[in-house]
Amino acid sequence: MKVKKETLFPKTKIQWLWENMKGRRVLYVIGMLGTVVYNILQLTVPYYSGRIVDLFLSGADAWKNMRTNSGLFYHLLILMIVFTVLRGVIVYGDCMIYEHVSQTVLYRVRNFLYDKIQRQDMTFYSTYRTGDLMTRVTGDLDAVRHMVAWVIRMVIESFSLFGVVAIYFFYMNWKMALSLLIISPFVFFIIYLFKNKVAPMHAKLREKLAQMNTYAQENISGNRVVKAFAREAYEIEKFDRANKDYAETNKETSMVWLKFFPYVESIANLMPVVMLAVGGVFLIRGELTMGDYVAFSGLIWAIANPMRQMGNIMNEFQRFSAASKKVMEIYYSEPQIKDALDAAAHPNRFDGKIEFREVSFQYEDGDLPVLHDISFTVKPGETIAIMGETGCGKTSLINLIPRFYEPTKGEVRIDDIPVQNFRLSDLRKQIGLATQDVLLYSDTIEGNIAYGDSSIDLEEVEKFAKYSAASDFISKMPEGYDTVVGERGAGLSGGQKQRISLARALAVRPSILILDDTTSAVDMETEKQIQEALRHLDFSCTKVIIAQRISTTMMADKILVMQHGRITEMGNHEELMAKKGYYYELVQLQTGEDLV
Ligand code: DGT
Ligand code: MG
Repeated sequence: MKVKKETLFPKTKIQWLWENMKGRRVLYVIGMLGTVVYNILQLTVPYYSGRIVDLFLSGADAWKNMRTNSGLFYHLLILMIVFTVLRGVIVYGDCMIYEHVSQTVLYRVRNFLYDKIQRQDMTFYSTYRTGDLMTRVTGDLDAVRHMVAWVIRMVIESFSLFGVVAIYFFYMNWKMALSLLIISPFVFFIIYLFKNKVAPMHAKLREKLAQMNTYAQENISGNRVVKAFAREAYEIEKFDRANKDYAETNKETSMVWLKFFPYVESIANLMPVVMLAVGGVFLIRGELTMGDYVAFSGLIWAIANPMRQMGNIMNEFQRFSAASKKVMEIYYSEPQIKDALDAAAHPNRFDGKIEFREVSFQYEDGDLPVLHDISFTVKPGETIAIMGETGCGKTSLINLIPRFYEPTKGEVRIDDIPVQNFRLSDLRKQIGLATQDVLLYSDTIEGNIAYGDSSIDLEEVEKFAKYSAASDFISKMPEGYDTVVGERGAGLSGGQKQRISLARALAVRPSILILDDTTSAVDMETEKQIQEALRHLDFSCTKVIIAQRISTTMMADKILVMQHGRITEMGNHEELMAKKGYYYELVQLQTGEDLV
């Protein structure tokens, strides 16, 4: 696999988040304002308690004030309670807003990503591993949600609390305020150093998580192989290593903060000391009232806590940054193979003419071309058989017809129109494909056969099963067409799966039917039956059949013999027999085998 290029996104991470808040932006701004408001309200308790202390408890006229103006005392007390309750209500509503908006963003982006992934081309799927993709739409995306729900709120909370209290401090006594705040820039400097250290750790952490999930996913879906080779212990150890690796990286990341934490904590802890020392002197000199002193010390946490919180916030910010990069990579990914802007609609059936014009092809991640100068034509309704040793490029060739890949040179045409000129959906709807490795869904047999066209009824499903010689074994199953097959078709034999996949390809009544070694696992007799049925379908279609057995190729209108990505022989059975080349030898070999 080649190293992926560093992707440049059209938007910054925050712009991207904002874009995905569409429809909830006003609400989110209200939420942010709410955070500022309830942090301002934090001031009310110390403010009122400061006034109560000055007027009714410690001032020179305290006793007199209490007797003559007890109304004001209760008034201040009630205001204090009212603001406290109001603050509680705002905090509650605010949390709801953040949660609501974050869930909306999560839902929207996840759907968008799923949609994106669905529309990707084959190259994408060979670049990204399933476990990695799963991590991006779950764990990584959740870190993005956390940013909306918590990190941004904490940033606003810390800054507004710090800002409001700083202003209030200056308003009360600028000298006192300055002595307390003069040390805060050091905290920002420490946080800056911390950010540079922790950012790469988070990128590493996301990779480790993806790695661990990939192991788990591959192992679970490939459990049959694991069991067959009795490699459970090996697999457990492999996962354990990945898990440990992830845990260790997590620990390392947390340790980074521990290196910086003592400095920030010391600065934060210095505040009450400064308060005592400087405040005490000011109090003695009469530059500070006792009420102001109470207000100052009652709010000192509001300066110290945001400082402490900064490390946490920066840590979360870097987590978001690393995770969102992974999410955005999929979000902004574009399939290379997509509808041409001027692709005309072609909703009707194809006549079925297929033409390859000097087609060469190389996989993007491959080192050498796998197809060289392939040229041939199949007339509508004809059957073409493709043969050749394993790895010679048969599957690669047929993959160019539904445009799973684009030729590096030359052109593939259907009904004299280059395949790029069709809309992908029009093109692929007209092609019935039974792939080499059969993948069935965990659904009923009926559901699997009708996958490409869910409008067909059971009667038709049965007809297609008959074409593909599958009806016999299906009807023998206890629940017939309602039998649910397991994931990837578990519970069926290789030949049974192949026949259901053939029925599925036929059920869309394609104009072009492509079978990639679809009858390799069925016995000779059944294969003959299938070939016979394919000749008498109740709709016209051009057939491209990759097969190794002479019994199949003999009946074809044209046979392509391929070697190392080139067509070495082309013609019908008689022509190729007369040529006495590779095909002739193969016939000798297979008929010889039959006789034994
Ligand atoms: P088969 O199915 O074993 O009879 O073999 P073919 O003839 O279907 O071979 P094919 O077309 O799958 O592979 C031709 C060559 O291309 C072979 O050297 C393997 C390579 N190849 C196949 N798929 C990929 C792919 O996704 N990426 C890269 N880089 N190479 C691939
Ligand atoms: Mg193949």
